[in-house]
Amino acid sequence: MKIVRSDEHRLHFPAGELHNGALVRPFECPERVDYINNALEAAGLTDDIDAVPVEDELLIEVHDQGYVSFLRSAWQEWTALGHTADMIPTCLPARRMNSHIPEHVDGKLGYYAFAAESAITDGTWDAAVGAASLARSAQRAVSDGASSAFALCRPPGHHASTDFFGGYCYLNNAAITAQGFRNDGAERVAVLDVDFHHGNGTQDIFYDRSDVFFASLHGDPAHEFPYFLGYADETGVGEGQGYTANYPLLPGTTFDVWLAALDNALERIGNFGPDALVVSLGVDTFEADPISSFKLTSADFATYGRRLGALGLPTVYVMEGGYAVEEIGTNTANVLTGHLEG
Ligand code: SP5
Ligand code: ZN
Repeated sequence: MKIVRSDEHRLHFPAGELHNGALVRPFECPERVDYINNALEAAGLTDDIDAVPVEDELLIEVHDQGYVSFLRSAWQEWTALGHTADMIPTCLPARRMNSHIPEHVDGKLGYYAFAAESAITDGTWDAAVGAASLARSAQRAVSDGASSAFALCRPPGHHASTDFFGGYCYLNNAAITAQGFRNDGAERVAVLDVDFHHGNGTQDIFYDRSDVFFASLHGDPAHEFPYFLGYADETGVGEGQGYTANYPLLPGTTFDVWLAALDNALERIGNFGPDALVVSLGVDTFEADPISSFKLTSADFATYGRRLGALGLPTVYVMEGGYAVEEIGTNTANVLTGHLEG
């Protein structure tokens, strides 16, 4: 399995995250990558390849051009006003309030956000492009013949949609991977999202398309972030009708129930007949995750990794969430070694 990683992620580390009404140290922190690197080393997953920069053309195939321009220049516009603290949106468009894009940077910040826990900092753009580049590079390696690759992306991506950030995500690394596969010749691509949270951004980006099948297992949005997408009755629209599959699961879900949902999703993916698979790999389904509520053990990650590997599809794993930092490495490496055994 090819591994793609870099240190650029360190450029992004907001001073605080709004959590239960308080500004706390962000759960999505740089040490996450350190723990994963250590576990990859211990598991012998060290077949690294170099990253190449993601092309602007691909970024604006997946994202709105105005959104990308905003992210690129946001910090400069903000600091030009004399601000020194991180950018946290405080005025977001609710129902019927998004007919105009404001000119003031504070207005644009709210317009292009869907959640307020995620700040934009000095290094956010460079780190987000760095993560997207890892994803694109992993995809290229697999399109060029490698059987599997892991992109150690940080910040994560699956909550970022065409034109908004949030949920710690700015550019949608998994969507960039899927679109990259399409551009490099795959006719059909499946995205399987096993992060604890619904991949609202990825779903939204491909919702009206039949060339990318999206399946997600996640905490029921009636009870869990991102609350407003990921319900079972969301199945796609227009051409995309039938190409989205959601498996909302109750807080407290244990591995037997989770695995039954996975098997159903894998059957749907098998029927779709993809040329390539993208896995949005969040390990926040772990029993000790501080912000999530599923009950998977470290051994369970290896078990489901084997199921994924047994599909025999060209596969790119894209890192998403996982906040029990001391176990994040073991859990991630367990999925990847499981895949290779499967
Ligand atoms: C990539 C990813 O995993 N993003 C997750 C973003 C979650 N942000 C808000 C979480 C709100 C959680 N509230 C938990 C209450 C504690 N049970
Ligand atoms: Zn998550």
